[in-house]
Order: sequence, then structure tokens, then C-alpha cells
Amino acid sequence: MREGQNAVIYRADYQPPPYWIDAVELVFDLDPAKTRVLNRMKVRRNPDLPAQPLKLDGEELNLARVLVNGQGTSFKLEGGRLVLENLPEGHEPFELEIFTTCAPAKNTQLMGLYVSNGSFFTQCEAEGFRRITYFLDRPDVMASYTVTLRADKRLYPVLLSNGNRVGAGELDDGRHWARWVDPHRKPSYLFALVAGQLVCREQKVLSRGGKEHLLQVYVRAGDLDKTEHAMHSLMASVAWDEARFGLPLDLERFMVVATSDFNMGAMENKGLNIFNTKYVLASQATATDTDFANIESVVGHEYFHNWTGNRITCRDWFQLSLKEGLTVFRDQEFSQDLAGEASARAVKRIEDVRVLRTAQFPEDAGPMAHPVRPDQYLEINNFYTVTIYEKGAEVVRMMQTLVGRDGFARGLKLYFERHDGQAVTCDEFAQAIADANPQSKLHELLPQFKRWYSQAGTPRVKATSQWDAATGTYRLTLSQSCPPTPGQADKAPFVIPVAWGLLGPDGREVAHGLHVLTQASETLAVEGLAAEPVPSILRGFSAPVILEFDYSDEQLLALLAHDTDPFNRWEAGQRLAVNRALAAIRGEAGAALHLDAPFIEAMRSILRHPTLDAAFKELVLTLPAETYIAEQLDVVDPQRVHAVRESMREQLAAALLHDWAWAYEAHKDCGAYRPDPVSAGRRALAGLALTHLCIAARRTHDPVWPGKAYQRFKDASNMTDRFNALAALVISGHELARSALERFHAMFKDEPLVLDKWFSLQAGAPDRGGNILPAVRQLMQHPDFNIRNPNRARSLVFSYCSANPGAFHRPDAAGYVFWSERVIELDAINPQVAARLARALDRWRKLAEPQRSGAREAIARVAAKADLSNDVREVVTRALAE
Ligand code: B3K
Ligand code: ZN
Repeated sequence: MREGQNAVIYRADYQPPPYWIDAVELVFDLDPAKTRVLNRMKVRRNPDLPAQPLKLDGEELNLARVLVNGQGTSFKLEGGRLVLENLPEGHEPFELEIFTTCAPAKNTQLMGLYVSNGSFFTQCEAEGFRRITYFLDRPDVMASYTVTLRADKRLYPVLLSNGNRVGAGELDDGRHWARWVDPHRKPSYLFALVAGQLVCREQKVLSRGGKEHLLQVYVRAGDLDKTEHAMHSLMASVAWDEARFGLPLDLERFMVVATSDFNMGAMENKGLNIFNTKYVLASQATATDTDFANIESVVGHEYFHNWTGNRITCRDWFQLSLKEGLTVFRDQEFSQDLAGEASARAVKRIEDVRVLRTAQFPEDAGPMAHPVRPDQYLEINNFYTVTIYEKGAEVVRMMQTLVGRDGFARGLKLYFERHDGQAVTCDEFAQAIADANPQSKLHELLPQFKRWYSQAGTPRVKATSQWDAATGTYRLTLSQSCPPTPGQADKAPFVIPVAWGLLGPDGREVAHGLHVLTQASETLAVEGLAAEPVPSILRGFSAPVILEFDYSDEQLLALLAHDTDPFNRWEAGQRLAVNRALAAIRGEAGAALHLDAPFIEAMRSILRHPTLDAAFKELVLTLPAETYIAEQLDVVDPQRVHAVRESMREQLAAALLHDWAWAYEAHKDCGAYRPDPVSAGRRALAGLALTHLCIAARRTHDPVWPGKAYQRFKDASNMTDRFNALAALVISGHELARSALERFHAMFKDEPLVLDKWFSLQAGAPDRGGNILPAVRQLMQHPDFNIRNPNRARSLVFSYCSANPGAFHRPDAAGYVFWSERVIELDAINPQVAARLARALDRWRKLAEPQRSGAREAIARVAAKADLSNDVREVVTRALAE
């Protein structure tokens, strides 16, 4: 077996640790080839458990010495673990000293201690600390850390770890040292160190109590001018958590460090967050509005972990959503609060729901479906999923809906009063929110509500209506069900908060309310109505469910025109579009799709609407994603879905030609660049308009709009406009795209994050006669491509395999062959990234033939490979399981 291969872990098997580690002193002699780590721990037996050997986790370590209270001792190595049997009797603490070495330069997994661009970084969550030293590497073991770093001063002038720097000095032979003490106890997954040639932007801030804190953002020397937005986001985060939840910064110094080699977005290490450069660096010339918004939300997310995750952490990794679902909810609320106005808040809500429905719903319906609190895993890294994060956030949001905004803040306060400094479970969180609101529905229904934590799958709510004209009574019957998921055949009813409203014939709202659905089927009735209303159900997407209601086109058009709930207003437009797409897909292959006038006119009136925000218009006018359309089908031919959506887009382009032209001209100039929601919305709408104008020009061979797009591409003063113009040319397949792409590369050849966009745009472009795969294969040979860098791998390989279904799902299976080659190639380098890629074929069972057989064969080919990582093995085994 490959080192670290293990068996399935079950939540039900949880046992408290047999030993506690109260304090750790680490001394690092940093060297890329061979770093020496001296680890001195204060250990004591857990008095609540019978005496047993101490088994410390370790991975890819070279062990040199083990001392107990300064004396040599006997030890064994068992499956990577260091086992100590002859430890002092009794419950007195003892000192355990372990000396190991590791090889950061050879660490391509980017877990533990590794080198990126000549600097040292760490990533310990979930189980990376064991790649640095032997330890009880589990989140319920919390210790005080003192860390001494020693390194060559010229190569590594900056030496950072968690907490406060308490000393520093010179050593002989050109080396220097720094010592850091973290004032807070923490689990090992929150440990971090950084050493390298870095510079920082600094900012002092005052908390409400008048305490001063130092904020720092560290980057490579040339990047300092791209840190303003990250710092600004950090300052806003500090202020927001204190204002909204009364949670102040509990550190003298809070550091953010950026690295270009990182497996995910960022990491909330106590006081020393480590970030993917993608979520730190931004300038108007290199980052889009979306990048700016993502930076704000990721900086917020990691900062909010300082309380939800770090002050109160997880008892075990099955509780991951305790910190992730809650912290995503917090970062979503943060971005909404910063967006300000109701309509900008709604735009953010729609964007969040779009992610949930295009990524989490498919996960919940596929082979990797798991509850928000899973019961088992083979590799925990595979469970950093949209279910744990985004569905977990929806579960927290439903709690807030059930107890109210103030009630939720009270609940969070009680949660900290009860559990600050502890490692707890999701049960304890839900209990605190409920107990702080004893009169609430949440309190009354808590055991049933918690099924959201234990049952996987997306519930369906089927609504039917009944109108009694004689009494003016409107009845809505809501029935819930949830399909089986792997290992869970039968589901009990959920608690589903359904926000609703009724619109009268003139479009005005005649009633609204919140119905908390708890039974399999319930009916709500509204009396005293003058005419049959149009129901607006699941307003604001009040629960993560699929709502089925047999809306007529007239009803949807009424909602699109009048609903006071912006979410459902947008949703009505999406339903109109999805219905048309499905009708075309289910119709005769090749049957011409003709978009009807009422739909076109409805889209036109939104686009031309005098008061709606540009950002909202852009969302309404964007057709539902191919993956979202595919989810509505039992059998999917992704190329057909793609062709139908393309055809709809072409018709929208042609039918609204003058409106798009107006929209472009009216929104293209936003004055001096600011990434605020209003001007970002204007740029987004101008970009969408330009794409449609270029698409329309393809049929008419009219050179005007492609020419304007090219001009815009050359002259744009910010990356959003420049990239949108480039994308318009690439998406419409215009011949100017080639030279624009070349120019773009030449302009930004020294900007890795912009080159990622360049790769990703080409790999994600619409397929024309099978041209994308050869282009992707060719781009793999490009001197700027490097599969070891996760951002670059994602920009090319993932953009093709996971984000371009029309090009990937080729009938000749060549896309799948490419996928299997890359999964295997990446697994030898970085199993975490490989396993993410492996999930591109999660939904293979839904595919039509010949894709279905081709995909199964490709997965089987990967599964047959000896020596796969746990990560990839778990994904492909589950994909093939009956
Ligand atoms: N907690 C980290 C994720 C760690 C992933 C480990 N495979 C980032 C975050 O959610 O904030
Ligand atoms: Zn997180």
C-alpha cells in the first residue's frame, strides 16, 4: 500500500484522545532539501480513559530521535504511526521530544511544509501537520504553541508563524532566527509557518473597545500594489464581525500571506492566514469585478473563521460543516451587508443560489452524495465539498429564518458563552441557536430540523393549488419527498421553511407569509381573495429544495414582471428559459428551436426596464447553465444541451439586436474604475450585450460589432472590460479572436493570474466541430503550462473537463481518455487536486450512449490503476459502485 493508505473512518467510532498535548515547542531549521524539526511536547494521559499506548500520526517523515523526559525510550513504527508503549505511569505530565527531518522541496502535494517560488509555506488542514512532525493530528487536541524558525537570512528574510513575535536575532553562517508564541490554544490543523522574501502592506486598526491591532498582507516584492483591495476587505471584515455579531479581533497581529501554489482558496490558520494569490492580488488592470468580489468574500470567510472554527473548533472531521457551513453563511451575509441596497443583496443571493443549484444539487444526486454531517469517509480531503460548505450554509440560513435575525445573533452569542475554547459538534451549535430562542419553531422542531445534518439528497417540494371562487379561498398543498442516496434508502420529512406570497391580477401582492412545512404533505389556505392569485413560492430560496409547481407561461410572465421578491422574479425568467430548453431537447434531434414572442418580449422588457439594476438584468438575461438544464433531465446528451442553449442564445442575440446595442452603449462607460456592485453590474451587462452582439454578427457576417469588441479589447482601462471583449470574440468564434488572444498573452505574460484566465477562456470556449480538445492538448505543451501549479492545472484541465460539457462529452470518448490521463498524471503529483478532477465524471450514469459507456470505461481504467491515492480511489470507487 502507498503510505498513508487507510480504511474507511466512521463517525460512530469517535473516541476521545487517550492523551492530551498541552504545549508544543517547535524548532525549525529550514532547508528546502532537508528541514530539521525538533518537537518538544508536554503530554499527559487522558484521565477519563484506561491506560493505552500513545500512537502519534506521521507521514513521510525521517525519524532521528525520541526522548521521554530527556531519556531515550523504546518505540515502534506502525503504518506510519509512531507507537510509544513504555510511558511514565500515572497522570503527571511528561515531556516528549521528537526529532525528525522532512524534504519540503520534494513536497508536490502541497500538504505539510512545502516550497513555492523559493519560499516556505505550510498547509495543515485537514491532516497535514503529521507531514511536519509526529503528533496527535486531530482537531480535538488543542495545545499552546511556541515556534522558533531558523533560516538563511538572505534567502528567507521574513520568518512568520502564528501569534506574536517574541524574539529574533542573528546566528552565525548567515542564518537568523525568530520566535513566535501563539496566545491561543489551537488544534494542529491551524498551525502555520511562512519563510521567504516577502514584503507587506500594513494597517493599524482600532477595535470598539479602543484596542489597537496590526493587520498585514504579505506578498512577493512586485505585488505590493495589488494588495489594497485585500487589505480593505480585511478591515471591513474586522469591523463587520464586531458590529453584527459582537466578535472582536482577539489578536495583536493578524497576517495574510499569498502564495501562487495552493490547493484551494485560502486557509484560516490562527493569526496567519495563507491565501492563494488568486484571492489576494487585484488591480484594475489585472483583476475582474468577479475577482474583486471573490477576494472580499474569501478574505471575509477566513477572517470569520477566527471565531467560527478557531475559537470554537470541530470535535472531529465529520463536524466540518460546523465551521464551514456557518462561516460560508457569515461570509455571504457579510457580502450582502456590504452590498447595501436590497437589490444588490438580492443579486448576491441569486449568485449564491446559482452555485448551490449548479454544483451542490448534482453532488447530492450523484455517487458522492453525503449528508452535511457525513457518517463515513475514506479521505477527509474529499469532503471539503459544496454540500459541507454551501448546503451547510443553507442549513444555517434556515435556522436564521426560523429564529429571526436578532434571534440568530443571540444564538451565536450563547454558542460562544457555552463553547469558547472547545472542540464541539454540529449538535451543540444547533442546540445553542435553539436554546437562545425558546419560543421559536426551531426550538419546537429541533430533532426533526437536524435531519438536514443527517439525511443526504435534495428534497423535492411539489406544490399544487386549488382556487375556490365561491369563497375566495386559495389553497396551496405542499408535499415533500427526498430521493434515495448511497447508503440511505428512506428519508423522513424535513423541516422546510417556505416563504411565499400571492400576486393579484394587477400584479400587486395580496398576501405573504412563511409556512414551515414539517409533514409529508400540508395545505395552507388564504381566504378573502377577490380573484385567483399567482403564487410566488420559496421566496428568497428559503430552503435548499427543488420546487415543483406547474406554472403556466402566463403565471411566470406575471411573476417576472411584478414579483416583489427579486429572487423569484429572476427565478420566473429561469423557469421560462428552462421550459423552452427542455421542450427543445426532448423534441426531435435537430428540430429547430423557435423562441416564442412572449418570451422574447419579456426578456426585452427586463433589458429595457427603466428602474431595475443592471446587475439584476444581467442575471435575468443570462440563460440557465448547461449543467443546470442537464440536471432536469433523466438522460443527458451534453452536446444536445449545449446546441440547444447556443441556439437560444443566438435567437436572443438576433431578436434583441437593437436592445443589446442600446444596453451596450448605455452601460459601457462607468467612469473611474471602482469594483462596487453598481458599476460592476453595469460592466457585466455591457459585457453580456457585447457577447450577444458578436454572436448575432456571426450569422450576418457584419464586421461592425466584432470590430468594436476588438477595439474595446485594446483600449479598455480595466480587466473586466478587456476580458469581456476578448471573451465576446472567443465565444462568438470570430476570426479576430486569434490575434486578440495573442495580444492578450503578450500583454500579460508576466502575470500568472491573468495567464490562468487566458488558458481557461480557451479551454472553456464553445466547441466547433470538436476543436477544443486538440486546442487543450496543444496548450498543455505551451511553455507557460505547468500541471504542478494547481491554479494552472485548474485553468486548463478543469476548465475543459469540468466546465465545458459540450466540448468534453465527445461521442468518440476522446475527452474521457484525456481526463483519465490527467487524473493519473496528477495523482502522482497532488492527490487532492487529482481527486477534484476525478469528480468531473460523477454524473456518468445519466449520460446518453455512447458517452455513458465511454465514461464508464475511462473511470474503470483509472480505478484499475495500482497504487492510487486514497483520494482518487474513493472517488472512482464510489462512481462505479452499483
Ligand atoms: N478551511 C480551509 C480548507 C482546507 C481544505 C483542506 N483540504 C479553507 C476554508 O474553508 O476556509
Ligand atoms: Zn472555511
